[in-house]
Parts: sequence; C-alpha cells; structure tokens
Amino acid sequence: MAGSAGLMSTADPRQAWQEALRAGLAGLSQDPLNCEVPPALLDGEVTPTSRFFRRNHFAIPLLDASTWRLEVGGLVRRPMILGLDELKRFGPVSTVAVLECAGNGRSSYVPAVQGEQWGHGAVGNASWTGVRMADVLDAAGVQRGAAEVVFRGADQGPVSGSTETIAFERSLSVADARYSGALLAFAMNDEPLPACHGYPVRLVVPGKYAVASVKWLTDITVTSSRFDGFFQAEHYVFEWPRAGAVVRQPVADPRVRALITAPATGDRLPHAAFQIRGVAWSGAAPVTLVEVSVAGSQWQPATLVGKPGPHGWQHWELPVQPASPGEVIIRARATDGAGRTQQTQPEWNRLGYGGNFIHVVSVLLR
Ligand SMILES: Nc1nc2c(c(=O)[nH]1)N[C@H]1C(S)=C(S)[C@@H](COP(=O)(O)O)O[C@H]1N2
Ligand SMILES: [Mo]
Repeated sequence: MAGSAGLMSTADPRQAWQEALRAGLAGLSQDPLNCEVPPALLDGEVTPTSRFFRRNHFAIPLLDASTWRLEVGGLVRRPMILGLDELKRFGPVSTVAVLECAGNGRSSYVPAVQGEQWGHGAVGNASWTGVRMADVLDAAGVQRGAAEVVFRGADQGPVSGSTETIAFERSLSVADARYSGALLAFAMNDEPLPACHGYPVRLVVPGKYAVASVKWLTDITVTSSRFDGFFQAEHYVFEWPRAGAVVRQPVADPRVRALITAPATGDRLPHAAFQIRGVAWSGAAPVTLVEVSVAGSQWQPATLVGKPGPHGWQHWELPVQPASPGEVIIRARATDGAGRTQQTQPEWNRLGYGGNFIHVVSVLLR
C-alpha cells in the first residue's frame, strides 16, 4: 500500500539549516535537520512557526500538493484515496496544541545517552488546522476486529542496526486515533505547513509525544495486529534498568514540565524587582501549579495566566524582589492535575526519553 508522494525530491539541507539558524534556533544536526529553540524565544503566545523546533530522521521530502494523495485502507469498508481538496471537505477545525519531542532534555542524563543531545527546547505550541481523524475514520468505516491505525510518512532512509531503507511509520490504537483529538493538519499558525513541518499534511496528536505526529502523511492503514515498526517498537521506548532486569514501555504522554522564558541565562538586570515568566504543559492533565525558586529560596507558587485550551500550554508569571545583587539562580517546576511533578533526576533510561529536568536559569543582578 502506498499513497502517492509524487516524485520525491528533498530539501537542500544547508538552506534548511541556515533558515533555522537565522530564526534563532540552535542547530543539533544539519542532515537530517534537527534544531531546538532557546527557551527565551518561547516568551509570548503561540510559538511562531519560524521558531518551532525541527526534528527529522531523514531528508525532508518536498511534496507537490497537486499530486499528493492520501490513501486510507486496510480494515475499512470504504477505502479512499484523497487529494488535498477532497480532504479539506471534511471541514477544517483548529486547535492549539503542544508538540514535544520525547527526547527533549536528553542531554542532561548522567551517564550520557546516545541520540540527539536536546537541551530543553524540543517543544513548541502552535495552532493547527486540519480535519478530524475521527471524521475520516467514520467515512472509511472501521471494521470489526480493527485494533490499530498505522500512519506512514513520505520520508525514508536507513536506521541504526539495519541496512534496509524504511519509511517513517507510527501507529495509534483505534481509540486514540478517534478520541485524542487527532487532526490531519494542513496549516500551522494559519499558514500552509512549511516543508520541514510536514507539507502538505501531517498528523497532529494532542497529548502524546510528538513522535506520534507523523509528517508528510501518505498512508493510513487500519490493522487488526499490533504495529511493531522501528519507530514504534525499537525506538521511542523507555528502557529502565530496574532490579537487574530491563523494564520496557513505549513513550506516551509528555511528562509535566515548566520552562522559564524570561529572563534568560546570561541576562544582566538592574538589582530591582523583575518578572519571571514561562510556560508549562503536561500530557496527562492540565497544569495546576508552577513553583519558582529564586537564589535557593523556598518554592513559591507562580500565577497561572489565562486559561489555555485543553492541549495548549499554560503561561505563568511571578514578580520577584531579589535580596542581594550578583549571580541569581532561578528554577521552575510544574505539577499537573494528575498529581505528577518534576523530579530533580528523572529516571535514567537507555535511549534518554522523558527527560523533564527542572529548568534552571542564571542571571546577573547589578
Ligand atoms: N514523517 C515523519 N514524521 C515525524 C518525524 C519524522 O522524522 N518523519 N519525526 C517525529 C518526531 S520524533 C517529532 S519530535 C516530530 C517533530 O515535529 P516538527 O519537526 O514539526 O517539530 O515529528 C514527528 N513526525
Ligand atoms: Mo521526537
């Protein structure tokens, strides 16, 4: 089964890299393109597309929207092949949702783990416009015995431990595909998706680590079996060494986490009152508490600002009056409605996922 990606050409890696660096992103690797955002650039409402982190396993496909097709098949009563205009007829909806890479924070694990060495910035909060995955499944008519829905992207290449070329594929349970609020998105912040974020159509799965949100989507296949592709069963799996055995569990919902967006490490501020601001999110439940510690003081609750939608992140702020000048260390941690909070040391795991380390910023007051 293969939906049509048209003739596959790929983006010029140097150009895509330079564009990201010009926007202020920090580059991790040029080819494939991986870059993250310094948290200070996340200060504000929704994350501008130019500052949205980029995480790619392969070269970025350049697809032609006029020849692009989405094939919906497998265990469905009415298989479909949809062009972009046909897809849009399902009726667009918009939702603001956080996407965070499961590897965000990886560089803080001790001992070090292999993989992209993300700091804190493999995350963004954008407005996504697309059609509901649930509506497409209803139109296709999911048959009895269906268990999972497999999503395939147009990108492909070799992966570690194999010489084969594989496509980027991920699955969701039928229930998650239907009820998570998943969208087949064609716009990001009210503009068509840029190539690096999945043009012309990507999946966006709110409340799951961003690996679920397959870019350059070409195929949706309903299956009765459990999907065990590389990006499902070999990577994006926690492997915790516990009591002499290895406990494995696929990554799922983003762990609760706060970022300080202002001030930024290295800022020099007058020795006077100032505002600390930031964002916080969790895949499990809304953020209910953000606490800040300044210069080693006790944790103080910040004010939660505004009320985000169900999948957007929560802004917060706290005015502080620092006691003495000099270097001041600021920490922030979040807690969600499921009672989860940030640990000083998230549990080490072989591939370095779920690293919701507490964000620390250091400023100079004079
Ligand atoms: N087709 C495809 N989809 C993909 C990926 C990819 O490499 N190929 N990377 C995934 C991962 S691991 C992440 S974190 C997000 C990154 O999305 P972004 O680059 O739009 O920020 O896309 C996901 N979807
Ligand atoms: Mo990711």
